[in-house]
Amino acid sequence: MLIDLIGVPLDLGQGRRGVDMGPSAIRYAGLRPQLEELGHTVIDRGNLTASIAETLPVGDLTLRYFEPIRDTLVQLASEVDQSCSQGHVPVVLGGDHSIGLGSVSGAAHNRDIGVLWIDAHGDFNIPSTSPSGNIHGMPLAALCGYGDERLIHLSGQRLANSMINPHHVALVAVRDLDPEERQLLTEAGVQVFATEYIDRYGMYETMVRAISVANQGRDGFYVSFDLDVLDPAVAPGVGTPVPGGITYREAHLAAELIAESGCMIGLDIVEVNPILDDRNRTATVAVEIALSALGKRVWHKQQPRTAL
Ligand code: B3U
Ligand code: MN
Ligand code: MN
Repeated sequence: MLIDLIGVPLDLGQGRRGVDMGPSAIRYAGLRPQLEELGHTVIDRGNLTASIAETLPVGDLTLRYFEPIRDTLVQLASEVDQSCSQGHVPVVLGGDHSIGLGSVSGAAHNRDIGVLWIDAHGDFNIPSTSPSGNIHGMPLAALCGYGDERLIHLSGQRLANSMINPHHVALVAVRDLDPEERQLLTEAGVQVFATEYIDRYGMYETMVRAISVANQGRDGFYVSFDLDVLDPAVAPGVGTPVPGGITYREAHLAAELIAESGCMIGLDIVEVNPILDDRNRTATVAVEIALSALGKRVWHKQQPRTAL
C-alpha cells in the first residue's frame, strides 16, 4: 500500500490549545517506521499551514474561526483528493476534528463513498444547535449537507460533488450528544451505534453492521477516528474526554475489521492533545490503532490490501 501522511496542525475548531501539536506527537510515536515495517511505502507530505488563535479574531461566535479553518480545510481537501486519485491511502494527522470536513470532502470529490465516524461525540451540530460555536462539533453534519452554507461548500465549485449520503454514514461508539444534535441525526438518517449498542452486541457485531452501512458507497469508505472515543483511562490526552469510552482491545478489533474489509480509502487520526497527555500515551495508542487499521495483526497474517 502507498500511504500519504498529511499533518494538519489546526486547533481553531475547539476551545483548548494543544491539538495543533498532534501531528508531531503522532510522528514522534513512530508511525512512519512502523508502517514501513508492515510493508507499506510511506510518503510524509509534511504539515499543511494553519493559523494560530493568538493572531486572529474569533469572528462569528456561532462559527468560531471559520475563515482560517476554511483556508486549511480547502488545502487538505485538495491533498486528500490528489492522494486518492493516485491510488494512495491518505492518513491525516490532526489537529481537531474540524479537519474531517476537509479530508472527507477531498476523498468524496467525484467519488461515491461512505463514512465511519468513530467518536464519543456526534459532530453533527449546526451553528444554531451548537452549545459552543466550535466547528469540531459540526463537520459530519456539514458533510451530509446540514448547517451553514459556507461550511457545507467550503470553497464553492471545487468541492462540489463531494456530499456524503447520510444513509451511508455510521457513527460508532458515540456517548455524548446535544439534544438538537440527536434530532438532526435522526432526521438525516445516520446510523448511530452508541456505546449501549456495543455493550449489548459487542464490538464485533457492531463493526460488521457499521461497515456494511459505510460500504454502501461504490468507492469504499473513509474512516475518521477521534481519539476521545477511547476511555479517558486509555487516551487521556484529548480536549473533551467523556467517561465510559471503548477499551483498548475494542478499538483494535474495530480497526482490524476495517483493515479486513479492504475498503478503507483513507483515515483521520484526530484530537490528540500532547499538552493534556501523559508522556505521549494517547499519540502512542493512536499509532497502534492506525497500524491495526492498516493491516497489523498479532498472529493471523493480514495482507495489507489495496484500497478499492
Ligand atoms: N457537542 C459539543 C461538544 C463536542 C463536540 N465534539 C467535541 N466536543 N469534541 C459541541 O461543542 O458541539
Ligand atoms: Mn470528533
Ligand atoms: Mn469527539
